Amino acid sequence: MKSIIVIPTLNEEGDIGRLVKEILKLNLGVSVLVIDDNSTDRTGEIVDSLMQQYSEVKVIHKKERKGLGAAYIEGLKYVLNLGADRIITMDADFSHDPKDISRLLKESEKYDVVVGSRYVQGGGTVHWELWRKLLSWGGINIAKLLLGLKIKDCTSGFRCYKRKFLESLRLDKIASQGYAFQVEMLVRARNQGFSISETPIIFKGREKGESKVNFREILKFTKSILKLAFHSLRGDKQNDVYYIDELQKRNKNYYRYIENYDWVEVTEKMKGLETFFHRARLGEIRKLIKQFGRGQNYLDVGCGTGLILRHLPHKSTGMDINPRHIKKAKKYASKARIIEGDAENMPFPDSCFSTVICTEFLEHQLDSRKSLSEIKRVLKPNGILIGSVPKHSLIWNFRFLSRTCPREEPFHKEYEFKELKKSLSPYFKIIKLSSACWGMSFMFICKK
Ligand SMILES: Nc1nc2c(ncn2[C@@H]2O[C@H](COP(=O)(O)OP(=O)(O)O)[C@@H](O)[C@H]2O)c(=O)[nH]1
Ligand SMILES: [Mg+2]
Repeated sequence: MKSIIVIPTLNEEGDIGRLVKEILKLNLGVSVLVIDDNSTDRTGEIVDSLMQQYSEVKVIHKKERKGLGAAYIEGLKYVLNLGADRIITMDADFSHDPKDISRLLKESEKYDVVVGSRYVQGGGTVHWELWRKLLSWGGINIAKLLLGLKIKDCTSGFRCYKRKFLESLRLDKIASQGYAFQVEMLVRARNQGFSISETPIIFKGREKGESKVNFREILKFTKSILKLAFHSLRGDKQNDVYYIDELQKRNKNYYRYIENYDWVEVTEKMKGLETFFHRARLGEIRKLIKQFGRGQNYLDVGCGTGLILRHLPHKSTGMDINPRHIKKAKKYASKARIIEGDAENMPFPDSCFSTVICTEFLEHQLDSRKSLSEIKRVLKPNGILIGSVPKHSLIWNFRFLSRTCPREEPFHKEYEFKELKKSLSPYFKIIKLSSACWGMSFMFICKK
């Protein structure tokens, strides 16, 4: 296993030499990469001489100063190319104790991202001025509030990343160039379902040199966080990941192992704004089923906890990928046959259902083609598909106002009219496609 420590520097002549030597003295078998942003003091010379002295030390001299995030991105790409399996990042000013490195490495055996945390039990700060403490508190809480991050120290720069996480990112797409880089990395890790843990550290305020946190950096941080919050509201999570297959897998795993939502409960009890939406949607769909549903042999694909299934004819079948939903559906729709299964590969023979219901399902799929062709396969000739998806609408931007709606979904699409038509028409004849629920949904009726 190859571990590399990445240290960004900007005018750190007082500390960097001693820090690198202390790290190497620990004999952890790690290498060190320093990314210097064209420091105006002697940092550049010092790190060059370290590189000549120690084969484990590498240096990048950046010509143009673009900030901390940009330096990290260049450094992380570089160490991935060197074949690093574990990547530790830390500050150059001894705020992070090299003795903690081995603990971060150990912890990273279990987690994809390990954060050295000042704000979990056992962690803390020493020699830090009150204004820095307040600033740190403010920054962290703004980020947590706007982005729904649960990590207590989301701006900490002392971390260990596993290769597979960094590899899955499009590092060039990281928008935050300054200190918000740290926050953005955690948002991406969380969005993609990587595991994150915090381990306590004692952070020491710097003794030498000057902090690079200034008014400009604070503004830059705030701007970046607002931008991230805007993107996460819009659900722009699909841009995070490089490999579509990987995201597809994570997406499926999210619905199979993580999602825990009860549509029946949300619709029956007043849970907040989405109760209105779910009630309206259920009403619309029931009307359509009454009008267009055919035969007695219904299949509800992605039946969830059984919101619609329990209103279908008794012989109906419900299928979902999530075993927790299945359990609840068996209670709510006790007369139905309920099966755990994947819509991309359904456990049913050809042409066995007269009507398929597919509500709030297609939008969770990066590529709906496989599921649609499976639905077509299991439908009888002339069978009917009744479904709904979210419609692209400004109202969805206010999803964050709801306390209970799922937030961690890796992927969630809002459809445009043309897009939905284009998705459905290769498989079905579209009988009706219309906007419903205050313009938040499309409802569609199709025929095989
Ligand atoms: N390469 C590079 N390093 C930076 C930049 N800004 C800060 N750093 C480094 O990032 C680390 C954290 O910065 P520091 O000033 O100690 O922040 P503070 O501890 O929050 O006051 C230190 O190692 C800095 O030298 C930058 O623009 N480019
Ligand atoms: Mg510092």
